[in-house]
Amino acid sequence: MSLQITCTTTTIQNGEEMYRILKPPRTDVLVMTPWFAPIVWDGTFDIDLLDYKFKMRNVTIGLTVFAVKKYIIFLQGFIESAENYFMQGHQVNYYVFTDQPEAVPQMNLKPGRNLVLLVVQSYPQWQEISMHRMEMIYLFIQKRFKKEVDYLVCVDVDMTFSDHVGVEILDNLFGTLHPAFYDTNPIEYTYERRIESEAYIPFYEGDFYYAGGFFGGKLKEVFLLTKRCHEAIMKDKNNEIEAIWHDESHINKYFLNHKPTKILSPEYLWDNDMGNRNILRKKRFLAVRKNHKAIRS
Ligand code: UD2
Repeated sequence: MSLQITCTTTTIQNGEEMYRILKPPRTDVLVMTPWFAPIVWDGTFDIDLLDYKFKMRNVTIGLTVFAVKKYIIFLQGFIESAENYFMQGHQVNYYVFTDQPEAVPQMNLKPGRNLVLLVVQSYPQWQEISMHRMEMIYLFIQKRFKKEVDYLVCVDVDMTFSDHVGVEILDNLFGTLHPAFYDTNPIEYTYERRIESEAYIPFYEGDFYYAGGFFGGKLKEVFLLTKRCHEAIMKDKNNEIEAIWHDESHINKYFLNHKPTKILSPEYLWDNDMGNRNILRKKRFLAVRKNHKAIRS
């Protein structure tokens, strides 16, 4: 692969583009947190440069997804969309956790991409299924993933990739801004506010409200996050309390104390029921409309 990625330095030195450093690509949105973690928006990164950098390292990316009980119906559309948009040109392992492996359809994958079926138990309540993802992810990191992939990306299944999602998202530990709260006064964040829960965050604390459905990073960091969240969920269970938004509440607590090193903008998790926004130049990962009651029953 030839190295055609030197434009940043040359353009800064030549002609009128020399003032480029004084012209940030985005001024309409926050692109850096106060702890110097980039917030990824369209226009803030050069994908050719990043692809080159990650290809040089020959990275493999694991994508975990759970399709338990009726959520199996989302799997095919999810994987097909990932084949079109997720980590194009890189090595990808799809880790599909399901209680019904026989119901997973045959899918043709591009070269360098594998699908691994992992059987998990089901739980009566949808909230338990959602929360037990933490346990399964940390156990399988130890057992398998750490030998097979460099980064892990953990997402919901009732979603489809609808535009490029590539190596720009990768870092030690990343979270995603929840589409319902990125422009909300922090006082309105739906953190767990009961002090009895391990997920408790007092008013006037917390940076952002992160979505439960898209996080990841290097294996060690995802291991620490998922293990800690699982332990907190179990502690709550012993104390007969369940955090308001389940695993999402615990992720928010974790990110308060362990700041993500990169944050994905709502381009990476959007719901078309929320309409359009001028700041959203791309909608890369979209919620599939679902009848909550029917699908969870
Ligand atoms: C939000 C979060 C989700 C989780 C949840 C906790 C987003 C986009 N989603 O989604 O990650 O934190 O809140 O309240 O930020 N699942 C099954 N079978 C089931 C039930 C759930 O496989 O019967 C899995 C499936 O992968 C699903 C995920 O658990 O996508 C989360 O469940 P959900 O999508 O119904 O939760 P939701 O939409 O409230």
